[in-house]
Amino acid sequence: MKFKTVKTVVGLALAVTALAFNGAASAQTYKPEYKMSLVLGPAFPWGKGGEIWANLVRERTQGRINIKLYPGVSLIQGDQTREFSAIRQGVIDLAVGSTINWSPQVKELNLFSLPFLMPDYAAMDALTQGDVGKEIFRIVDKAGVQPLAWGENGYREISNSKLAIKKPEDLKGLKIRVVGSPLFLDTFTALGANPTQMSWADAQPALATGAVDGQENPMAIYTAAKLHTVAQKHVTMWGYVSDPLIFVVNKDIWASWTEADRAIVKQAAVDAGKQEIAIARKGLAEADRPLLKEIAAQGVTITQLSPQEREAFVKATRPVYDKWKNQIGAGLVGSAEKAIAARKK
Ligand code: X2X
Repeated sequence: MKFKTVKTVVGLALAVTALAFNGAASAQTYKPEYKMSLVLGPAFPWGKGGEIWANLVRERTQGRINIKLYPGVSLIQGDQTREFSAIRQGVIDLAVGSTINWSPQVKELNLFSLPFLMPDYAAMDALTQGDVGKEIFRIVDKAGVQPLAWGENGYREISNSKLAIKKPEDLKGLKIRVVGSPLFLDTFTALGANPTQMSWADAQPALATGAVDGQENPMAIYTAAKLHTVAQKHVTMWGYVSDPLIFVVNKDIWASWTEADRAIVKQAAVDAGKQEIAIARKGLAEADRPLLKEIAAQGVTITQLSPQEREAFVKATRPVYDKWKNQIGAGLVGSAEKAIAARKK
């Protein structure tokens, strides 16, 4: 009888020690704060998506995972094309990043920058929500970063300070700021423009001083960044490229979390991604595109292309498409073309 009690007490003590030890171990592996990199802050759909993700994670983990936002890619001094390497290396713990900025490190991500590959939102969804999206996630994973969910920056429309662009010849000699990804240099060179690579941080002063004439970005960015105030008075809706965003985590950080917390972070990314896509499309996905009316009301000329006019741009950039199809991988691009052809409109 007495012996049995002692055994129970010893057993209990062991259990308590084990519990305390486990608690200490997890407290050690979790950081008090995790750093999330973003090009744009919560005034833009992109940054809003990051904020929603961080808030959902904080709530659903009862504060175990606490994420701070670093917009302006400030963890890498604004050098957005270095972001993917910085996530892999652990300078950045989490990110919501554009496929354009990561394409110098992961060549397959150039897929979405192929000129005139995706004619509409349904085409974009057919890729990101289908097998092509899964394949891209496998590639990102293999490149050393944990992908979790898709978001969207959006269809990139061209703006400039000089004239209403209706045909490729109108771009002749125009100095256009592009992101530091070689495919964009090829596309704008093929159109007869004078492309110049610079970060988003440098683009805005360059537009303001007239060092460059134009740029291309989604209309949600055009509005939030007030590009009409930096002489961007002409917009052409050509929808030549759309960049998705990918919600990711550094692999060591990912491995340091419990399985339950990983599931929470992933589900939160999926939920935030869905909300972010809806925000990014607001005013543009509706038939009458109310966002364009708002922009036009600020004295901006918005040019819509007829199917024939658009076709001239498609034709002019076709050699670039063919060249990059091979560089990206003809198999992957072929699957994307098939998925788009079979999309539900
Ligand atoms: O630099 C850009 O144009 C931006 C903000 O759209 C990206 O980061 C891809």
